[in-house]
Amino acid sequence: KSINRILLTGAGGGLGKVLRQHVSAWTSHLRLSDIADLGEARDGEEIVQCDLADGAAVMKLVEGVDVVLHFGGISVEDKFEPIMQANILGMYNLYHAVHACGVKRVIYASSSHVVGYYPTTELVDADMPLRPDGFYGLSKCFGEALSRYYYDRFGIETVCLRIGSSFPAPLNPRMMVTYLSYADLLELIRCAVFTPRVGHTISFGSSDNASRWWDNRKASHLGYRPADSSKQFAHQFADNIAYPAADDATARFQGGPFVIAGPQY
Ligand code: 15L
Repeated sequence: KSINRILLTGAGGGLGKVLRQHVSAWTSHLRLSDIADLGEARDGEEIVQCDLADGAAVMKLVEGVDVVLHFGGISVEDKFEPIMQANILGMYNLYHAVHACGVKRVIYASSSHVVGYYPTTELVDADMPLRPDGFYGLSKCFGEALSRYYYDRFGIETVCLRIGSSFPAPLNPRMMVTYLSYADLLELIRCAVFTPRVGHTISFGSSDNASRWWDNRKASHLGYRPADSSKQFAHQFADNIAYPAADDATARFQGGPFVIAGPQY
């Protein structure tokens, strides 16, 4: 267990629950936080219920931590106000605390929705201009830029993971392209945590799927090699894909349903 203390935020979320099972193998003290109740602490765990929008609480949460896996916040499109609290103010509170407490590295759950308005015909890499597909994607753009600033100014390292669709299996044809298996997600995070120098790195997160929208060569120093592929699920979609209408935005843009989502319009 080479890292003394890891903090996992959003430990009650979809991916947080998966990480909780595995990250304890890397650290002697796993601190878990969520706005929701996380139940009983297991061996080697410490539980802190915390609202990321509460700066004083976040400062306490981060104290004594070596590495943060930041998976907390809102993970889908929503009204601006809650996204602002959890994802924008929450991100500021986290890095303010990370700096004050001397944390060395953050692994940030960004999202492919920072580039969701690229057409599905384009191959996107980490240096191309951001094209968010909603307030959620915009909040992830803020997180990527904020972490860049904290690296440039204070040398705090961050790996921003532009996670595709990390579920047990793809749920629709789009996710055949964006699918990231849980095993590959864990391997990507392991690479992000243990690569000796990462500076500020942006990595896309997908498995070794047959179709791809993302060129991840700018993150090759992480050494991430996906072992899984959405290919094994191809039979679930092959027969029932309706040909998308030419004006179907959810088929034209990488963000899929996110480009028309949102209670705000
Ligand atoms: C995301 O960023 C969401 O957090 C997740 O729930 C999925 O919807 C995913 O993107 C996706 O694009 O499939």
